Amino acid sequence: MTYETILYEEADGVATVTLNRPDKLNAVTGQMLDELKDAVARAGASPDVRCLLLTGAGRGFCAGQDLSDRAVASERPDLSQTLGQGYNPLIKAITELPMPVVCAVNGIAAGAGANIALACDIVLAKRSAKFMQAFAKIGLIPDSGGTWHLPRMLGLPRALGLAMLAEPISAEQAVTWGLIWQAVDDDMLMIEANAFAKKLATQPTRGLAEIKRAMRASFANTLDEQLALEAGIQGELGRGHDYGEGISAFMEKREAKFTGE
Ligand code: T3D
Repeated sequence: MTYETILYEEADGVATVTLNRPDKLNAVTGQMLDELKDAVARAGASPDVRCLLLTGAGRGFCAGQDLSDRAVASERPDLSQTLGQGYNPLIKAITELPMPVVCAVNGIAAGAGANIALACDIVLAKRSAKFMQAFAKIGLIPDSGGTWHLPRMLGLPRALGLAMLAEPISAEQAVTWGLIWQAVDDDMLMIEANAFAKKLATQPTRGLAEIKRAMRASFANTLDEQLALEAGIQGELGRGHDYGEGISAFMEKREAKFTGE
């Protein structure tokens, strides 16, 4: 697929996907959703990629759904369909991608834009960036996983406050509340995010993918179920290359060379 609303680049084991409608704060169109889903699948299928880095061009990360596509009442689609066919598969693709997904939030992340970021595994943001559950301002609920991620990350009081007030919070506040990993000085965002992504791309990818799967599965599991899941995964990983390499590297007091297997 040729991309017109995003950029896609592979280098050093990292696929970098950049939302690229800067004049509209990278607001999401149907075309952008199709391109994003294709890009995530492409990264997942590439033998050279062991980490995905998502960011935005210009002063915003993503302002959510492009509302100009919803301006004409008679042309408004059934939103359950736009979610079911567009946003939901994208959120699933990110959360189930068997490699770490780093998100570099370079500016405002609003509506579905915020929740696409929150679906990623490690989120860094410019100190000047803001996160906004904008949905209530247009009579909607947080979608794209917002009502799933927010209460789990924040607890109900803050999740409800963010969703109902629909006011932006700063990147620092997002860190303090446990919504994201780190806020960094604006001019350091891409330096830090690239360093994170490149480092993660040299780590035991299969193990990292299983960390992500097990952590997410835990929300629906009892302790017994989770212990059994951990034992099963560990059994598999214990037969893999990277476990053996990690042990050898430790014994030989050298850096491990993980293949991702
Ligand atoms: O519809 C479905 O399929 C259901 C799914 C819904 C998912 C959702 O995401 S719903 C939530 C949609 N998003 C919003 O409600 C946020 C709307 N945007 C804003 O509230 C503000 O733009 C921001 C708080 C994000 C940023 O404000 P500010 O003052 O920094 O920038 P601005 O001047 O408002 O925006 C700059 C430009 O981007 C401007 O264009 P212009 O006038 O210079 O040509 C603005 O219209 C455009 N823009 C910003 N957000 C959107 C947008 N254009 C279309 N859609 C947007 N969401």
